[in-house]
Amino acid sequence: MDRAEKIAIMVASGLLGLFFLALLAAAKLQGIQVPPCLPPAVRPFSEGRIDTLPDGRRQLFYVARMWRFEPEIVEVPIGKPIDIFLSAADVTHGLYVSWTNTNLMAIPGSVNAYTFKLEKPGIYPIICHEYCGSAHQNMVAYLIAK
Ligand SMILES: [Cu+2]
Repeated sequence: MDRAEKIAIMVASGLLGLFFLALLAAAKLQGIQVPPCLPPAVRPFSEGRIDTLPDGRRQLFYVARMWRFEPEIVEVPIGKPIDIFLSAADVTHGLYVSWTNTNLMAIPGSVNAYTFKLEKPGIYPIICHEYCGSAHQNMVAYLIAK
């Protein structure tokens, strides 16, 4: 191996280590944590459903499939936590709640989860943000915040 190649590999390895340490330092300084594991009770599911806990908190179990979300229209209370659990029945989809930072991937055989609140009344379209086939643009569901 040429001496210049060895130097290039050493410099690249050093920079890689430096970038990795910078990433760890930035995560530590900003308090970024790895998302917690899902509770063991949440298993992959194939039917969408809505649960309301005794304190009014909504748990929405969405299934994305070609080319719709189940459930399609859900009323949610303003200012209360909404737990979304998301799975996919066929291929990879995405779930984005418009005008929020709620953005999840729907992956067959797994469950992704996110908790958020809607603070303003209105109709929030949920769209698929991952191209999933010829009718991808028809994947729309709605959250109605009241
Ligand atoms: Cu799609």
